[in-house]
Amino acid sequence: MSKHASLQRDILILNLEQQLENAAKKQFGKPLARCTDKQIYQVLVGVTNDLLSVSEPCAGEKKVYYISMEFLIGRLLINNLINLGVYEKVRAILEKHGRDLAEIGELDTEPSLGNGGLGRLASCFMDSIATLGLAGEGVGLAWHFGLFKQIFKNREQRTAKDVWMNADSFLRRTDTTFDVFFGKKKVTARMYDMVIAGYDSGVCKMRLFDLESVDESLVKRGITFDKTAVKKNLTLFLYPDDSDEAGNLLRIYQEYFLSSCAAQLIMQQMREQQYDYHKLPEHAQVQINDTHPSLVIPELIRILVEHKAFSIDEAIDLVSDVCSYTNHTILAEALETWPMRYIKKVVPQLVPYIRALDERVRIRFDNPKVRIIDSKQRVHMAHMDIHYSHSVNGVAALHTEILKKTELRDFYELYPKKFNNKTNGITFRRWLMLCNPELFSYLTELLGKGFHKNATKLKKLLDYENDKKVLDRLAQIKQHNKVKLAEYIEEKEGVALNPDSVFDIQIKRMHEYKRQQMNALYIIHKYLEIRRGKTPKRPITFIFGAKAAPAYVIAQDIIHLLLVLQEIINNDPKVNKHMKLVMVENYNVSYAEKLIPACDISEQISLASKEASGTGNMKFMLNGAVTLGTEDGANVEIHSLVGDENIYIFGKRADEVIAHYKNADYVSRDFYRNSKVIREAVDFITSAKCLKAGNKKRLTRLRDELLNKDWFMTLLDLEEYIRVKDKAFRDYEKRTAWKQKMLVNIAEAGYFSSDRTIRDYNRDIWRL
Ligand code: 26Q
Repeated sequence: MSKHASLQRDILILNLEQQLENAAKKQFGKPLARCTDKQIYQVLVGVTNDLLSVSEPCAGEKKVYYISMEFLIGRLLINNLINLGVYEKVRAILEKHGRDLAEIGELDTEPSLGNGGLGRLASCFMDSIATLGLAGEGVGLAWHFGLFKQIFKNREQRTAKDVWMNADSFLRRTDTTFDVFFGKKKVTARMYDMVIAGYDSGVCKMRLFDLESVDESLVKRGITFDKTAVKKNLTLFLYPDDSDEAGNLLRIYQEYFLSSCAAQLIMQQMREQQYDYHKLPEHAQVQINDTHPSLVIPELIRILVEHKAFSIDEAIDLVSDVCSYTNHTILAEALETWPMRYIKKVVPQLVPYIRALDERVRIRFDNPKVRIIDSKQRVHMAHMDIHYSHSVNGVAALHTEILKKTELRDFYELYPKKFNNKTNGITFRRWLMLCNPELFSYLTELLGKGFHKNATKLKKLLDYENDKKVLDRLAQIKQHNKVKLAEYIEEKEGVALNPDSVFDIQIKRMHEYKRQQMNALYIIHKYLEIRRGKTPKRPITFIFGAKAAPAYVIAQDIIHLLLVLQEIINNDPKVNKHMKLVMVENYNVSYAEKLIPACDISEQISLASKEASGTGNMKFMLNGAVTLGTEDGANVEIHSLVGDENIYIFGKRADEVIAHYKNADYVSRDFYRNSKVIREAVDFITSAKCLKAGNKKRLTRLRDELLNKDWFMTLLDLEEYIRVKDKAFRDYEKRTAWKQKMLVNIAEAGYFSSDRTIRDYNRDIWRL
């Protein structure tokens, strides 16, 4: 930030109380003391916006553009106040008037701009880019109704539009517009800015593009709308149902719209700075967040050739030095390949460029598996990214190794130097300071402020491993957070929880590979044990939160099973003293901020090799939960940091799982036949009890799936999962040892700061 800007900011902060009073007077014609909470909220948004506007993002000769379909940004007001360094001051001012800043923060609506890990990662990166003072911008779309809002009815997931854009949102309309052409069809894109405050200093801008001609009234019942009315619908919903051709075409429209806006933004900034286009890579670095924005590659090439008179070979070389690609998944169904026919229909102007890129690959390499356009005329987005980027990265050590050895092996052999790992990270501002202020201030009291900017200094906590006072205080903070969560859940979900029980939490998108169904089978097992009189030492609370893609039937079925189990267990007087289950509605970032600090056992139980990294695992660890997990994604790195004593690992390893797929020798029914425990749990899904509370079609389909397919090998790991989970519950009773596990997890979490991740991206890829 410039000296001038920072001085302006300091002056504003110095007179903060006066600023707030003036704003209240101006907006509502009365002093702060007489404003309602909602009015105070609006005053705070205004003053925060003023503070943000005097801060200019870091200018630099070279800038990174982080292009992403999603930014799962979370509520902004409190986060901005913390990062701007005025939280305490504002809290004290409001306290004088008998108001609670935390309560006012609850009035903030969460922007609905993302769906899961990839989007949340992008937002943590914005925070770190701002904090580290790097020149960078996020580029995305301004989704009107975001993903969807989840509602439970008749123990099933229903979907509604998530209306979040209101007058108080931090979106700022700009005067920048771009024309985007789909063949001859023209639409106009308008840029909106969302300014993200870094901790203690800089800011980072997100550029969110919207369709000028968008028409919200197109949405009829729930989240249904005319998918062919592209001029009206393009920025309505993130990931609309793509089970038909219109849905697929709409995805490509959205992807090109994003890519074209990003390319035009980069070219506009090059022009404004009067930079030489031949030096594009010295001024612009593009990080492609999974394949969704991949069309930016042919689009940039097209612009250089058609508007800047470059030869195609020159343009290709330049763009390859600009772009880098991050892979977030090895699931085949998530790897985007589009029929050439669709691309031709949506963006015919890119077809010759994609063909030119493919031709060069064909000339250089014989291997048909590395082609961009395959024999069935399908375009492989990831292949285009790998050939025409200067860096390809995975998001955790194991994931990157799997990419190199299996999924992308042919490419690794061609370009060994391009491949690199960047283990994911999380911002400690949101995932410690904001969500767990008690723990944050205790750690500060104990360790000093060093870890605020250098997370690895959390390691100093290890000095207190045998200090009873410290261990007790950590446990006390956990207990406090559990009480708070129980109150919140009682109010929101109408389920009363016992804060003295163990809190076991699994929160993430609903997906078979993440194996919420395995957790459900454990819960059934426990339920049956308790019914038979085998009660646990301490009651257990199982908490879930997850949205399922509307077209993903089995994921809906798993949600249904969990809601049915919730009904049965919580209403069974013989059982509910010993265990409870709650699936919270509409799990989102704001909910995560309440759940994570209250967790004892963090469920990270994906089938090994399938979870690229996971980032929830890191958030739980930082907040003193102990991981129960497979050797998958970043769990592997957590394991090696905390050691065997401080994590619960189970299940087949990635290489064994990969061998099962290769040999096609996993037969779930054999596991069912050979184990009474498994049989009993699986059969309960369609027992009279479940059928009474649930939908026969869904429950039967789910049980059949487990018996006849079980693609993600739930039954393979179930028995070991039960054994290890039971051990974790027993160990929880050795209270001192458990508190030590909490302490070690917190102490070792520093490595997972997204500041570290961003420094690594910058050092190895962007070189800003
Ligand atoms: C693909 C084709 C068509 C429609 C949608 C998609 C699609 C949409 C979203 C494919 C993938 C996603 C999202 C992926 C995602 O969130 N991946 C997660 O990324 C995190 C950050 O790296 C990792 O920690 C998680 O392990 C990974 O699952």
